Amino acid sequence: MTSLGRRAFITGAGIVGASSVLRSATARPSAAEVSALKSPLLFHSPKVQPFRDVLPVPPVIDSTDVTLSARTTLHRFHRDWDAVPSFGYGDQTYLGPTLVSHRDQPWTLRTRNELGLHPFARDVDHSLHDVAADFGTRPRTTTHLHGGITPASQDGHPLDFVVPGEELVYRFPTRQEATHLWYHDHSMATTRLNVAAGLAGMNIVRDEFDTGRPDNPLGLPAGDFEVPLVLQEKIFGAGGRQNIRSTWIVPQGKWEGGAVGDVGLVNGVVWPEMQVARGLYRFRVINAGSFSVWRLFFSNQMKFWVIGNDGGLLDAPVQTTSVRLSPAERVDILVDFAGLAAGETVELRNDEKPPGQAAVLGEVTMPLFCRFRATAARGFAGPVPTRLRGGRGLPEALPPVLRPTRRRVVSILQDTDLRIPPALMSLNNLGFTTTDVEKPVQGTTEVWDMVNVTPDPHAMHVHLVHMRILDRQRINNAALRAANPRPRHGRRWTPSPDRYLQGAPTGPAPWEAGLKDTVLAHGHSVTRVVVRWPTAEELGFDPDLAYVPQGATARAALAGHGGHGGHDGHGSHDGHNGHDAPAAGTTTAATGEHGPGGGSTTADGKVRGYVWHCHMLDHEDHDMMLPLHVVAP
Ligand SMILES: [Cu+2]
Repeated sequence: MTSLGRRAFITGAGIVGASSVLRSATARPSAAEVSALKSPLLFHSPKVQPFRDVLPVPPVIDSTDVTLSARTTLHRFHRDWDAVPSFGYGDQTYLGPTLVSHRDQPWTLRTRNELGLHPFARDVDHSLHDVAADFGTRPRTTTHLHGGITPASQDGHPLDFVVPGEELVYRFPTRQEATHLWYHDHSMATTRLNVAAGLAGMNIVRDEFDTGRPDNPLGLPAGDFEVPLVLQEKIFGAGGRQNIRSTWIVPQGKWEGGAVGDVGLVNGVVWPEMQVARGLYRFRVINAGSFSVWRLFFSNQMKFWVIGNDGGLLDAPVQTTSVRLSPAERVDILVDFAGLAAGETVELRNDEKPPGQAAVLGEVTMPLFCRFRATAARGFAGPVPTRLRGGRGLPEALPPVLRPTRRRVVSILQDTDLRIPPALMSLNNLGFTTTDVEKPVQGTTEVWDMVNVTPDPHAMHVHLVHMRILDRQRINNAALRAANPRPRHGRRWTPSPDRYLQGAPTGPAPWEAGLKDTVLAHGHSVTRVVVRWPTAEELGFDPDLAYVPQGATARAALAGHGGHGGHDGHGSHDGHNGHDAPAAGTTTAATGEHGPGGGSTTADGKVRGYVWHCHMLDHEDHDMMLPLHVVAP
């Protein structure tokens, strides 16, 4: 057992004290200050100068037939560093092009797996879900269009993967409003490695209102004045090599629990600078990070406007000086640089404090993403619109939040002991191969009480649907847990939070209104979301139709010939098998109804349904992800 009550060890080493020093130093952080103060428990990027690179804008592909190979390549993250091994889509050396699609115009995405040696080959944890022994040299991948309203067979399910030499062909109906989605790898128990290596890109959905043209009826900035900002943070190794480890305490090749960063990246480049005209810009922002939540703001504290989020536009722009964004959440913002003098700069910054466990290791806030420098040019001079929906020539106003007819309590938890490697995380106390699956009925409206009994935030993503945030409320976590002892992993544990609520519920932030596919669930709180489960008729497809995976290796795995069959799926850390062992017969496989992969698989070798999970990529891999079946009435 390697846990040894590490809290005492960590405290004894003085790290908690060090981290508080760091925290006060970051009250007004500069990149230089942050790289000067280093926790001895964490890895640290080589010292690097910010603003040396121009902020790159990915190429745009507007087509109904897109072929993007996923490739092993070389990418330079900073001009003073070498080009280092990475993954990219298409011709990109890291991340992928911006794909443009159009409402009600189906389009096809062919992802060919041309991946070679994985940049994180030595970081693959083969104990998670029996990740293939050759994953490091023959990486599996699947492509999920995040936020897309997509048939299950085209959704990039973790079990619908392709090996090198194989191709996935997905067709997306695009029966949804203008917004920005993103496409990224969703491979089983290795998503964190593939996305961090570079397999992610933006998808902008256009419609008759948000056309992307200068004459768009919404009056929004377009062309050069509309810019994607794919935000990430990383800790780099020597020479700017990609690294996914945060701390040497967890041995390489073992799941770590949360890859933090000490430098910020925008569109795949460290701390870049963008020259901006003195006018209004529209930035399409994604938190494409692995783990961290950010509170984004500008260094001059200037106001900006949130005009949309995950699923589309808000009714009206929301003026603010900051937004909080958890992994996979998006905001669509307008920023006015007209008040800057030529040559004046402003930085896009973050001051979100690290969550508890990361702070214990000495993690500090990653303070900076990029800088904007005003030129003498006048830019887009139109006004910020007063309304975005619900007026003449505008999309319909957001519908009111429906009254739910059923409540579903779900739980977000982690074993409480502090140990190395960290303890398994789960939803409902179940593993991914459970057959105890959420089965909401098409055409019904539910409220989900997401009860987060961990002290840390999680980013809850439900595939296929949009959620509306009702509210969040604190819980007396100790009392809830004392009154509801948790059974062993593998038995459902979803206690009602009702008797443990504290204080008044808080509604969503104004910019969280609207259609959400990913929702920040605060620690020791219940987050309530309302979901209407669409019918097959509304969708134009049956969301519960089981399908045969496209790849031969994936098909063989489901037929029980290797790969992802018949295992409990949550890893075997030395000395922890007993602790993590599933309750007999509850999470493993093949009953008459299910295949070797549990509730996501059928006895006749098909994949069924969608997934819901935490979008902190490390959490999703181990094992905060469950199947979801949206069943016929
Ligand atoms: Cu999480």
